[in-house]
Amino acid sequence: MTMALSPASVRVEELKRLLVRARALVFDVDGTLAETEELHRQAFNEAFARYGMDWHWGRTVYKELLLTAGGKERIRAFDSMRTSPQRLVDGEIVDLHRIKTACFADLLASQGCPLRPGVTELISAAMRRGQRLAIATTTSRENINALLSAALGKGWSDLFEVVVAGDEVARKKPAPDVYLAALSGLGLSGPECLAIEDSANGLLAARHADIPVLITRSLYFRDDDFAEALLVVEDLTELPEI
Ligand code: XBP
Ligand code: MG
Repeated sequence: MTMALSPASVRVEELKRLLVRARALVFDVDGTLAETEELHRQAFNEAFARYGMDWHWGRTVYKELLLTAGGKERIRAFDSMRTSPQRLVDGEIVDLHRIKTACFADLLASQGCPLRPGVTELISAAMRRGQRLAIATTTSRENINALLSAALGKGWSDLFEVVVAGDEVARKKPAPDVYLAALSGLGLSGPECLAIEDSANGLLAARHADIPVLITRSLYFRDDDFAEALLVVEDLTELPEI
C-alpha cells in the first residue's frame, strides 16, 4: 500500500520535476540573484544626504519600508509617515530616486555585489537542459544592468530571453504584473514555469500569475510567510537532488 504523500513531499517532488522540466525559470533580482538590499539602503541614505535632507534609514526602518515595493513608492510611504506637514512633490521624488539609482551604481562599482551561492550553477544547469530564462523584478532596468553586467559580464542580457522591470508595468509586486508580462513575453503559461523569489511580496506576485515558486531566504525577508511556496531553501546550493 503506497503511503499518501504529505503536501510537503508532494511539493518537493513537484519542485524537482519543474527544476528539470519547467519550460522557463523566472528570476526575481533583489534578494534572489544577489543580496542587494543593503546597497539599496546605503544608496537611499547617500541620496538623502546629497539632496540636503536629514533622513536616514537604519536597518529596522528599512525592513519595515521594504513592505512597499519600489524605491519611489518607498520614499513616498516614508514621507507620508512623517509628522511634518511638508510633503515631497512627485517631481522631487523622481529626482531623489534618480540620484539614489546613481548612488546604487556607484556603490556596486566600489563595493561590488556578488551573485548569491548557487545562482550561476542553476542558470548553467537550466541552460544545459534547454530551459529558457527570464527576469521579473520591481527594481529598474538600470539597476538590473549595473548588477548583472558586473556579475555576469556585458553579455548578461543574452542569457535572459525576457526581462521585465518594475517601472514597465502598471502595478509593482505583490501585484502579478511583472510576472504576467514575463509569461506573455515567453508565450508560456504559469504552470509551465518556475519562479525563484525571496520575499512574501514576490511569492504573492508569482502565485497570482499561477507560477509555482521556489523561495531562497534573504537577509530582510527571512521570516516572511512562505506557505504557498513549493520549497524554501537558505540558498540555491540547497536544492534537492534531481
Ligand atoms: C526589490 C524592490 C526594489 C528595490 C529597490 O525588488 O522592491 O524596490 O528594493 O530598487 P525585487 P528600486 O525583489 O522585486 O527585485 O529603488 O529601483 O525600486
Ligand atoms: Mg526580491
